[in-house]
Amino acid sequence: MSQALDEIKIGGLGASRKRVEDNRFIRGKGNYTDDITLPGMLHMEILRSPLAHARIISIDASKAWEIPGVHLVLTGEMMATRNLAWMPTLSYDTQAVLATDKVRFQGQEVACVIADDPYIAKDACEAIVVEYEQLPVIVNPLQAVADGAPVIRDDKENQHDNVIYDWEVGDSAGTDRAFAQADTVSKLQLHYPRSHPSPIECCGSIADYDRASSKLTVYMTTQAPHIIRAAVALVAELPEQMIRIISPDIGGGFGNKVPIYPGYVCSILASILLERPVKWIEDKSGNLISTGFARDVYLEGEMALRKDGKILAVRMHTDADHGAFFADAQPSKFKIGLMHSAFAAYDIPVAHLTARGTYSNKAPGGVAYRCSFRVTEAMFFQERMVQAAADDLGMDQAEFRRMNFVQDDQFPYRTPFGFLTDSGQYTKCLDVGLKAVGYEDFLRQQQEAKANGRLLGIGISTMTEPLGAGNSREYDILGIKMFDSAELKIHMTGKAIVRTGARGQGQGHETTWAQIVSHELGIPAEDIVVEEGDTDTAPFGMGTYASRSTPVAGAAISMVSRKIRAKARKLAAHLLEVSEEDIEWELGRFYVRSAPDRGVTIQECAMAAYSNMPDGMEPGLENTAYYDPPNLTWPFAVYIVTVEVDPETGVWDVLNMVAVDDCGVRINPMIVEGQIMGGLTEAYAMANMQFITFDAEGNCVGANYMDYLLPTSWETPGFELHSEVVTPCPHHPIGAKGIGECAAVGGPAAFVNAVMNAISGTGVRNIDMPLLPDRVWEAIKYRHDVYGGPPVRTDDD
Ligand code: MCN
Ligand code: CUN
Repeated sequence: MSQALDEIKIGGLGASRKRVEDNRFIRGKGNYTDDITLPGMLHMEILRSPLAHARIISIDASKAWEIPGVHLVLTGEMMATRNLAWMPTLSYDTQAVLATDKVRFQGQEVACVIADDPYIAKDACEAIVVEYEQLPVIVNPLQAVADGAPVIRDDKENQHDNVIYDWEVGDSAGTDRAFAQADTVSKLQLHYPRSHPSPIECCGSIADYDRASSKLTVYMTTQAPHIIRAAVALVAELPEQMIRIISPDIGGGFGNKVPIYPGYVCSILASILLERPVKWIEDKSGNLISTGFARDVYLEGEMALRKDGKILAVRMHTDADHGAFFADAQPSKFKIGLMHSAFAAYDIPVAHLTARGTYSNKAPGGVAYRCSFRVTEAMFFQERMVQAAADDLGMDQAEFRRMNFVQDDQFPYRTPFGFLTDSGQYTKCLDVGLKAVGYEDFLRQQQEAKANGRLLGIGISTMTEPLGAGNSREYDILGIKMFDSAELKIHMTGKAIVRTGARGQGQGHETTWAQIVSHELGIPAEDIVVEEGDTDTAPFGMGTYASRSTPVAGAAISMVSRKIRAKARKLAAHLLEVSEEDIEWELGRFYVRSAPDRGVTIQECAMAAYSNMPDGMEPGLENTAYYDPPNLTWPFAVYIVTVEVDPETGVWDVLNMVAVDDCGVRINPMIVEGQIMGGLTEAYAMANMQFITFDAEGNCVGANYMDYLLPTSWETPGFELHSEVVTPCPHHPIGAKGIGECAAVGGPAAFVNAVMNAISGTGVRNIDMPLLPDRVWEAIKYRHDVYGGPPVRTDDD
């Protein structure tokens, strides 16, 4: 009779285990970078440029040096003597650490002061006198390529204009041929605005250089500590074994904590020069104005259609505004991230995408804010385009999607841009969503409401996201291949510690990683601790972003657990005095096939590894696995929103929102639901209220929480989540796909499509996000599209 453990009871796969990390977070016992105080620690503040584009005539820091309590003033000139005025970016560009020649965006780092406390440092920053000569400013790609545009990056030898790259993918000639066959061509043009991840915790670091041991320890807010270690080793030319990067608890990352910021570099240099720990913690405006902007792309495209509704081809062009430095963290092969994942869920024979990146006088943009490298923009355009095409054909939008979806039996499916999607049940997800929202009923209500002058709308959005970069053949950042790792140590009493190269920022890794080990070995989850973020102890990994942790590090945890099980099996054979071939496994226990009552638990095997191993066997029970995924994982989702728009004011309210997510096998269903709700909340914020932009002078408008709104539970609508569609990932050891970003990726188009559907018949094809009431009102009143890109008008205009 089976004596296997009950997997849910021990907290294995599928258990909605409460998040163990919340125990310290909700008690205020988290250990964030700013919570750390080291003996003799000094504080650093940054002086930022008030202007968006200006030549630096002079910097006079003499008054700052005179202020009591000031230990060091760093300027670009001083950085330059150490070859640190510029640093490489993650996209093969360079970025100013402290400006020497020019400032290129408002908020750019100009100087740093290190003092006894942050207040002295801040005052001293204000005592630095910088003389600027203003230059013409560029805030969008149109201005960037206009005749006579000032060259922003005149520091670069061969840069004579503001173009960073021209890139293309797909089949241009084949797409032209398909368009020639089309009955109808549907077009769409839009701007996906700049947005900011805005985690509650800002960025910061504490650099601690110990001259006696030559060891540099840096506590910092990073989602990818090993990448930082490598970068410090290469840029500062310090020996890698002497660098220890510790990423303590992170108060939200959302992509904001992937890039390498000048503040990190300055705190490190200051600590080396002063031989004391130096802490830098960004303030909110500093964070909003200078770090981690996302999106800011102009998308246009067209769809070739047959009159029965079949999509024949897609043509797409993207203009991406990268700001003053091309600092995207993304696989180096793809200039515009994974924008070419667009339309992956639809069976489209041929497609072509061109992309151009340009510089502007804005902070570096292009961070993947809760999205796998531009997938958010890709899916937004896809679903807006699909709705526009269905409308142009006079077809029902659900039916149009259904007839063009990749079918279940077409997997693995090669998209026209070259991806191989792994699995999915797209039609089933759509059907579940339509049923849940009461589609037919709603369409009837909508007609009735219209007769009474009320505007109801329904928006559908779907998304499939390539999650889990690598494989290492195609994916690298600065030449470092993308794979990940896990190390598992089983102690003699059967308890364990697992470490990975990922670094959670609130996703619940401490909870879910233990569940994977539990599933593989039958050790109760509560007996396993999870540790991440310390490069001296964690195995090498590429960090957490692009929802790659479950697809890659999570897979490595399965694989290392299986290595441990293989060794435990030998120990079990020894303990049971039978040959290994006669041993069977059930959750938590090995037993003799012919005598199932005779068995040993995994814990007994662990004890034997330290006290009773067979002759010749290496003692101990621990191992490491590196996992290079064969493919990305491809979750799928359908989001459906119903709204009512007030034609008098342009205000719109969400009536209902239904989400059907298929992320394969769910490790912890409760955590998955939390991830989806968080992503939908951010999607709603993007679509409805979040607005951070630039005026014609390059002033960042909305760089504070009075203007850039974070949705609270008051504004956020309720969401109805559905989990009944599960397509296990065919190549992941436990069938899981990533989920961390899906709802933020696919959500925005559902809200916008719903509002557009409500005002259909006005001839308006597009209103740019955020759909603020005045924009919606303007569209209804004047029956024209509303453009939202910069420059925006300000009160002085
Ligand atoms: N999970 C699961 N079953 C699955 C897939 C995932 O139980 N089939 C669990 C995982 O074990 C993990 C969580 O869900 O606990 C998210 O997993 P995954 O999809 O692998 O994503 P990552 O862990 O790599 O997280 C990164 C992703 C990104 S890129 C952003 S941005 C984002 C997001 O996660 N930032 C977040 N969610 C966030 N949530 C919080 N609270 N804070 C952030 O900064
Ligand atoms: Cu895509 S933002 Mo997350 O990758 O850290």
